[in-house]
Amino acid sequence: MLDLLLINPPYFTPGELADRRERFGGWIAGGNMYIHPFEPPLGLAALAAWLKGQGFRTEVLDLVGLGIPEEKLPEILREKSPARVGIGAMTPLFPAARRLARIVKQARPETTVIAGGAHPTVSPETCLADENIDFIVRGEGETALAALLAGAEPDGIPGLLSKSSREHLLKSPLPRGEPARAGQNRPGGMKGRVKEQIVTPTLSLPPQGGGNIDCAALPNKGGNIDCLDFLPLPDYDAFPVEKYVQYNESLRGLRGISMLVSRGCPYQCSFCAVHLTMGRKFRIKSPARVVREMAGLREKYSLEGIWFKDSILNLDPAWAGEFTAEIRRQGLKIKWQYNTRVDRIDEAEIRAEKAAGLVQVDFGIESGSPRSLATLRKGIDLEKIKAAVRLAQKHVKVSGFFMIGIPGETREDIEMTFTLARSLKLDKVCVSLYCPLPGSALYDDLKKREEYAGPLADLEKIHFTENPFSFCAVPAEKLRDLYGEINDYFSKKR
Ligand code: B12
Repeated sequence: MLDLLLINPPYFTPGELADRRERFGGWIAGGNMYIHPFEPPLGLAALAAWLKGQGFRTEVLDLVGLGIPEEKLPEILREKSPARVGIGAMTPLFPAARRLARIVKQARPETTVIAGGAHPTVSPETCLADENIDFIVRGEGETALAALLAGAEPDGIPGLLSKSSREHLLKSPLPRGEPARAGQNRPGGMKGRVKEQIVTPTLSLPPQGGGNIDCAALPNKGGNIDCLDFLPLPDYDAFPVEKYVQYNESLRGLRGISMLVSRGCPYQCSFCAVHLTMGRKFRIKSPARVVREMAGLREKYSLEGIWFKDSILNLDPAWAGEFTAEIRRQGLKIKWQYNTRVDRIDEAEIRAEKAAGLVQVDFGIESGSPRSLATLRKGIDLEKIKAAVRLAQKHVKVSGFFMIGIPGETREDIEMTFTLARSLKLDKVCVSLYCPLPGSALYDDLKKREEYAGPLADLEKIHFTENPFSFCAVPAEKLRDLYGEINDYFSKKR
């Protein structure tokens, strides 16, 4: 009998996913990573590794990677008989999470169902309203799940909310802009134990596996889990790793897999909500630890490349310098890529990174319209974008993320984005439709406008690739056409 089965819910059915891969092959090759979302569930794999390390029988059921239809779930539950099922969900995936929770309760009513990840974090009250969800976890899940599995009284577990907490939440909702913090005193806020429940504690245990970093010296130390070196490598065997490696190979021509080694973001971009799950404090595994993990993965899965999913891998220049030095010290031969901001690129650093195997940098460029860039409050401008892209292009491949349909945008703003994206001569371009994410500043602005009340109540329909609503001056249908036109332009024929 399993203590916990963690399920990765599907946004598309296996058939729909296969169809998308076929239909949008050119867009995928051109850089659109959301049109066919196929990335390993690193969050669930991180939880599985951690919980196994604590002695709990934990497995991941990656319905997406395995291509298993939801209808097969009762059979799998009979076979594995988990005492608890945990379901991870981003906002558009919540309908799927609810369907899975219902299947679990119908097949095995005695199973405890826990939901976690971005959506339960930002919208706890709606998740707890679901009759088939017993608990939700806000923020990082490691400590709350370990406490629950160890038999702690649920009402006393920080970060975990039960049905009884919902009434308190409805009376006194959580502030949207900031995650709850220990000891935070909110006038009229939740009282006593319930207030404590929304706080994920700081783990300040010694680093595991001979980590040789002084955690106190890390920048912006703190947040949910204090020292990431304490966490084990996510359990890559918990999902069908070879399928993801082969998908990577089809995209990039080399056997690669994703890693994510940091948590938290100190920036205040108005469209992003990651700070609610991960906090604003940036934490990252030590360079030596990351290089050891890369080497281990390379060896185990015969890899040629690592694709970092961290929002800003090189946020701390000292870390970045130490990281490339460590790759050279260990003689690790692997190609790698990372995401960063256009104002965090430095020529000496990128040279050193290239010498250590860096092959590609991905920038969050977002828009070619100064007005939209101001709306996004990212603190970047067209000059910085152009300079950073030019600089990086001297050394490695460069790809860019863009959005259209940003609140306030007109057709002209979108044209400016298209023009900029073309003029930068990027190797890959990922264009998305703007989606309001609960917990982001832009979402809060939109919420104040009556005309968006309907669409914002229907958030689960909103995806970066299909959005029935518009939040700007361009109607939804026109936005969809422009989205298609821009993606067609950057499409790379296979
Ligand atoms: C990699 C990534 C992806 C990958 C896939 C990720 C996957 N399969 O898990 C891809 C590229 C496919 C993707 C797609 C999307 N993504 Co995304 N993605 C990320 C990214 C960059 C990293 C996620 C990650 O691995 N983090 C590391 C792990 C350790 O953290 P974690 O997954 O959050 O898990 C921790 C906790 O959340 C919690 N937890 C997670 N699951 C569970 C389950 C249980 C039971 C419990 C108790 C706890 C728990 O515990 C974990 C460990 O502490 C984040 C931004 C970020 N830096 O976090 C955005 C992010 C998660 N994505 C986001 C969004 C919106 C999307 C899309 C929905 C966009 C869209 N509208 O089209 C799509 C749709 C996906 C789909 N299937 O169709 C938002 C989520 C916001 C929200 N309210 O939903 C984020 C936060 C980005 C942002 N800027 O706000 N994404």
